[in-house]
Amino acid sequence: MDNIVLITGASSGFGEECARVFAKQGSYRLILASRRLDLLDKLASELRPMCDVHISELDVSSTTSVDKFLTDLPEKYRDIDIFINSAGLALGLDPTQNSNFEDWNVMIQTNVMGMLRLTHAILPRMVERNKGHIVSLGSTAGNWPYPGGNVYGATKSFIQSFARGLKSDLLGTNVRITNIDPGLSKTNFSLTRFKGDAVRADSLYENKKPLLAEDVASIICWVCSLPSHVNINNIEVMPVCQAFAGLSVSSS
Ligand code: 8X3
Repeated sequence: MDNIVLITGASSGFGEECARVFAKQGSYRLILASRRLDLLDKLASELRPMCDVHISELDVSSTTSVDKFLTDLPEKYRDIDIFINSAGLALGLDPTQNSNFEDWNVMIQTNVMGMLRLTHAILPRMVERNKGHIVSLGSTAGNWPYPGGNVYGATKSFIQSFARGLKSDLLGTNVRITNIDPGLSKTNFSLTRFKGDAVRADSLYENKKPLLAEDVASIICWVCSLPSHVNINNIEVMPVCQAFAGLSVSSS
């Protein structure tokens, strides 16, 4: 029986490319979920020649939406084997003292509470079946603070820390947990962060060779394809053109 993979945030970025990479393996059934049903519909038409695909509207920042998504899951997609938590976003790059509080709320509701809502719903059945794998998307921003990263970085630190907590709790079961921390990646991440300002978003990638969504998706697919006794705890991945910033000192 093909493994069932749930991908949230599947209409763009890492989630969309994960859908493509997993579909190509020919041994998975996919549940693709995101707020954009029209984009999922298009993606599903592309992938259905390769594998079974169920699509569903899902806003991970809403408990009502998560509940409806789970209730509406068709019988043959209920035993989720792999959960890839790709839904997440950054909003704004202003210093904390100038930040928009509602942006913080959206990031926390999506990045933190979204992961928790779905994990709380899905994990008990994985443990019951003694089979499963949760892949969370952290970020280098959770490891290496940068100006304006404040709440976004903190949500990603939460994800990393929660993944390690899960690993502790899952000892004695065959359920796996992996956190992936990508660095600079060319997706619609910056366009969302800068609220549609394409010039500002594109300037981040100018004359650089960032990671592509497919680079990260291949890593996720590899992690999930390892023998069932192997658990990759964490992977931090950057493009060659990226490194750590030094400590900063102000003259004032
Ligand atoms: C994305 C990495 O450095 O753009 O999570 O925040 S960064």
